[in-house]
Amino acid sequence: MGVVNVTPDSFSDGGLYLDPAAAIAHGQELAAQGAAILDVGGESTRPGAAPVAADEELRRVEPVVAALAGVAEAISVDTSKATVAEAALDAGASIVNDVTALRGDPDMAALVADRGAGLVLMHMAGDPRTMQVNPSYEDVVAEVRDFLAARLEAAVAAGVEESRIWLDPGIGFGKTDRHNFELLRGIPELATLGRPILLGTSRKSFIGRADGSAADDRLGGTIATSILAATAGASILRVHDVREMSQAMSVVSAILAA
Ligand code: HH2
Repeated sequence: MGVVNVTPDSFSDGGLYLDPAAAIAHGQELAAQGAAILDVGGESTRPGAAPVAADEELRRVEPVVAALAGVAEAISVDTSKATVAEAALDAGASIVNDVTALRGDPDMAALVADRGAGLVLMHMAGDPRTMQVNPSYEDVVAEVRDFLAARLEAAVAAGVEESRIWLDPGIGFGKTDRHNFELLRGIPELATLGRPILLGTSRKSFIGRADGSAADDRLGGTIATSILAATAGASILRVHDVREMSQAMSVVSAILAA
């Protein structure tokens, strides 16, 4: 899954693709590099990010989704607002990536169910404004697994087909570095929920704190965490650097197939 951030303030590429033409060209490039899915977002969820009004988010995302539909196998829209998701689905997206796991907008579950869309349910403790203020868990893997099990059950109860749902532990969303490490090691336990696991470690700050790298220099750590996760059972890797990630996965796949 390649990241297309149509935002001025995303933590690693904010402002690079705010212009729709630049975002579209970037999405085309990521698809050519091997992204099966393009994840288009118009609101940063980095720690401390300010919320974006629905009409502004829609204005950013809709033309980019419309132009990229058909360029990759699928387009996902990274939003927790039902009006934005609906416009994106109308424009050709087929997956809703909701970092609030259907808790952000009471209309989201029915929309996804009615439209037969794919759905990513992600774990987040709190909201982006406050989530990094003293995150605490007794057993982060068990608590995230239980949360995802409950959100999966709620989504299915709301009419979303279980076969269309992917689960994501939400690396960096209300977690200390240690929590992130424990979740990365706990992927086999999350995979027992029986749904594909999506993982987003790309360029995140816990990598920089582990290896001393800046946000624009975290490719090594992104590949390390993603490969570790993939071999532990993660199925979808959400990354900014699709070319290098595809290369790494091709080599790993060749080894595992031997
Ligand atoms: N991470 C980010 C955004 N959306 N969605 C899922 N399902 N999983 C993630 O780990 C995830 C996500 C944050 O990364 P990015 O989009 O690059 O930054 P920003 O939120 O600042 O735009």
